[in-house]
Amino acid sequence: MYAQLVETGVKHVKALEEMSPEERHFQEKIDAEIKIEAKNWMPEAYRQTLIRQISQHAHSEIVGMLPEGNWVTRAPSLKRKLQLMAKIQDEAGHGLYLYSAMETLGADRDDEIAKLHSGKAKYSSIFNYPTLSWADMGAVGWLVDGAAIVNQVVLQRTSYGPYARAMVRICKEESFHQRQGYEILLTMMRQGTQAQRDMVQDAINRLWWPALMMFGPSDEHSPNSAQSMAWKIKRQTNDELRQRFIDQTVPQLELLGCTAPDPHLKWNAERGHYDFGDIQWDEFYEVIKGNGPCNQERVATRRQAIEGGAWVREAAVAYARKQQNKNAA
Ligand code: BYC
Repeated sequence: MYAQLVETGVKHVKALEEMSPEERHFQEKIDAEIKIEAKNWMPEAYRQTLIRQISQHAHSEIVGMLPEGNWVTRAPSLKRKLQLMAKIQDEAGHGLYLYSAMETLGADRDDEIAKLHSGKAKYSSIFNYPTLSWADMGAVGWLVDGAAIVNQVVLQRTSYGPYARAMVRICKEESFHQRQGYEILLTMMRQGTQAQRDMVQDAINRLWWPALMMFGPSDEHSPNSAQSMAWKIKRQTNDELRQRFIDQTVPQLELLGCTAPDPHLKWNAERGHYDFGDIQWDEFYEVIKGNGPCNQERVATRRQAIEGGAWVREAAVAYARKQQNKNAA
């Protein structure tokens, strides 16, 4: 598959005969499915690709808490509030595992977070859309965590050991999130009023296309895929994962009794997959450039949280120092 991508003019991937002996040995390990660990030799570009991807992934988990945090005070019952708070805490945990995995590559957490706050580092486009009703909490769990799982299940087999291991736990928690989101929507559709059913359809109409964009640009426009597939950082391409997500999500959509905002969505028996309409890539690129509906608000909230919490970190460091001195005395 990645050979096909190379032909379409994306980033050049070295053939074995172009590689130095170290690079060749490295590629042979990758091809033999031997995990790369933090202390192993690795090409600098492999390290940088992982730092880029893992830091963006960690930022996505942390920024991903914000659209949901918006609904904690307005959850419709105590049970829903507790579930939502537990989910948000899980996302914080995912961010922390991922920052730790990133640090094993020699990256500095504060530096990478500073890049997020200055608008230099990306995070998932999906979190730049607003969450307007309680049904959005269901739709985020079902569609956004659902898309995240499809992408992350394959990352459990990524070639870098610390990233692969972080993914195992993250996937378990994400599948729980997906089911709780779907259950919110099912309850609204089966036991709710017409107004609540309308809210569910409206949430799906707004989040359907942004969820499909989470998988990134189509393969022929994905500059990083070819090299990441060759290094087995990515195990399946953006388009393959997007198709898998659609195929598994449409039956769930039908069970809900809802529709997708895509007149071209149709089962294709010959391909054994659903066909779907064109994604608005202009919108995607605008959002990842920082011009989505909520980009500025999201980054400002994160910056404020770090600045507002500085005194807590300073106090913790001062306390640790005091304890150290006491123990030394
Ligand atoms: N949003 O060459 P490509 C979650 C960027 S779920 C923003 O295909 P790559 C959560 C891409 O970074 C979400 N930017 O790149 C769920 C690249 O830009 P740079 C997090 C995007 O890396 C529920 C450029 O476009 N999941 O956290 O090979 C609740 C070209 O793309 C997006 C992950 O991060 C996007 N959607 O493939 C709470 C999974 N798509 O860096 C939280 C790990 C592409 O060259 N990441 N870009 O300037 C991946 O699997 C891959 O990085 C991607 C992109 C498939 C996302």
